[in-house]
Amino acid sequence: MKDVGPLLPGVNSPADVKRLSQEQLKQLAEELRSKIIRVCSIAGGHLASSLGAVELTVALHYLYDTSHDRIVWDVGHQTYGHKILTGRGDRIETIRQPGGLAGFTAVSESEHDALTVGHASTSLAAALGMALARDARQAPYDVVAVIGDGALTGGMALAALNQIGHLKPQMTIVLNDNEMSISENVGAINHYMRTLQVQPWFQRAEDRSKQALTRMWEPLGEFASRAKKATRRFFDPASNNPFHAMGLRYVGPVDGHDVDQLLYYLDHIRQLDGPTMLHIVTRKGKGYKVAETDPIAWHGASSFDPENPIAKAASHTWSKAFGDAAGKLAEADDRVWVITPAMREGSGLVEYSKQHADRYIDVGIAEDVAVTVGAGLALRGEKPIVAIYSTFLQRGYDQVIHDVALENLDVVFAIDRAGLVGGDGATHQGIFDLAYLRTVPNMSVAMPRDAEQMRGMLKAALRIGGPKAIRWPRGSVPVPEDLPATEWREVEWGAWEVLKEPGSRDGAVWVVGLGPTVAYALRAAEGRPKVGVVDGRFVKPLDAKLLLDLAEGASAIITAEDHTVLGGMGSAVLEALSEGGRSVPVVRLGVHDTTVPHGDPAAQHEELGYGPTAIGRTLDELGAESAGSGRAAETLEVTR
Ligand code: HTL
Repeated sequence: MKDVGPLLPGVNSPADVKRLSQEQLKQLAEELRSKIIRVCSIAGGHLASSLGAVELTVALHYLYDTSHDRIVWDVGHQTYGHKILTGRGDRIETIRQPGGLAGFTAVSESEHDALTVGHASTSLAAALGMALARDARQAPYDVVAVIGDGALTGGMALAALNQIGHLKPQMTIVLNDNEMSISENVGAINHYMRTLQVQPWFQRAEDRSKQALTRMWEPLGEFASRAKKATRRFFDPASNNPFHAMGLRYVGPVDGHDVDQLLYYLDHIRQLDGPTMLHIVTRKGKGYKVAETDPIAWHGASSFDPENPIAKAASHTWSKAFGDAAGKLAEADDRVWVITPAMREGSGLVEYSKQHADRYIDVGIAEDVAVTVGAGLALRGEKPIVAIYSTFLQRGYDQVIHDVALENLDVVFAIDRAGLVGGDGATHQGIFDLAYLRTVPNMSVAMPRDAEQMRGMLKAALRIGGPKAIRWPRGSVPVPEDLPATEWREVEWGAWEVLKEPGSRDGAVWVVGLGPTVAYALRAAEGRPKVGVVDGRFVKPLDAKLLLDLAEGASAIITAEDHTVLGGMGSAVLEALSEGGRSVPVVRLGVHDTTVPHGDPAAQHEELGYGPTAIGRTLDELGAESAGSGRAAETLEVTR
């Protein structure tokens, strides 16, 4: 496949884009498209969203200068073209790879990135803040927010619009509407936007906008007065347009793959006072047939052969095991529901959503709503499971405490992507949930080490009731036997499990693992008679009785978790030992109060000190060597 055309090698900055003619911009967009396809084919990435945004990217960089103007991309996953045009073309092949470019925009990566981002719906509030700062200092820069129709379903985006329409700073909001979130977009505003494209006035407006284009680049004064009328007449058509009603000027819908139209509207909108929303219609995956046909499969692509592209679907994942389990639980009990905030595919719920459509809800990118819908269902006797990623549950924390926990409601939180997540990096790491959930009254927190335990925990959680969080990592897991939920064995709630007994409990070193670190601990303990291994699968309630028994006579305890050590399982162990009056050296392995960038999780576990080799090293240091004698525990720094 041809990837580098005649223009792209000479374009290394927005200044280079500005030197091109309008015709060349169209070619540049096509060249960007080829480059993005090739880059994603090597190691995967957010292909479809980036392809859909290339014309917009080119138009924005032609008009604005991002060394001072601020373009705030929502989520930041559609910015491969932006990165290439802002001096990162030579490193774009490293995107999402260890040590490479981030998969989203990051302030620390480039002066051209306005915001460090990865979670959705933040662009409008951030852009509002920037516009207010600009106006307070009378600084001469423009602010543009680019938000997808999916991200617009988030409460944060809607609340920010409410403020923007109230304060009315000069800014452009590009609503990039491709009708898709990761899966089909949902919600009433989404329905409204679909009606915009079929109303007769839209056809008329499109014709008129084409006529207007023939008079492009007319003197600005003329345009401004005509634009006001035009905007009122054609582009603010319905008095019930919700954006208009919120105090924004609304222009559109406009073809977001037509560079001429984009330049025309963007350039003129920036001369108008106050906030204007330019609604552009794009196609996710545009220009790459397979991605256009199946934008869901090509949203986050794995590596592929560009000549014979086949989207790889991961099988035997934790997510799939959960989806299957949820289906079986819903079969066994018609009060079981599953709620997802826009993550049907990622949470393994495609089958469930078909088989139990009446007890499946996608609330959009609105984690807070997902949690409180769960609370409402529970208050009326239903059994909701909120299926959510660890990182995104951060968005629903108040709702967990205020709406679910205070009244001890029967809501199960099925938390996916707990731990380090790989290519998505710092914004998506699931390393805080133990800490933020453990502190919530009535809440339980558990982590299975295999899919059978996951089933047993889900079943027990639904039967026992109350707020129960069960977390699992990203990645693969062996499939358990295909049995109906009635035949699953429940996991005893709150009970840890000793998986390896030391030769003698007297003087033993115990390693307490959690989820993936259980297998690491077992590997590290092989051939070490002094070492015992425990699955610390309940972080709350913690198995204090067993812990205190093991601590009696132990020479040290190591805790290993794929989570921050601040407030995590190791902290819970220290608290329980202290409360039980046991004094034993504890070494906490995990993430030590730092952000973790994108990378290969297994390698990062080792680098951060809780992979199998790293646990082995700590055991050596504690004198629990497989042969010979080591240093005494007292000589070690015990609370790393
Ligand atoms: N919830 C939150 C708060 N943030 C993110 N990023 C997600 C979930 C997961 N997510 C994405 S991209 C995406 C979601 C839901 C769809 C965004 O749809 P939009 O853009 O219409 O805004 P499009 O993909 O180009 O259609 C990522 O984590 C990358």
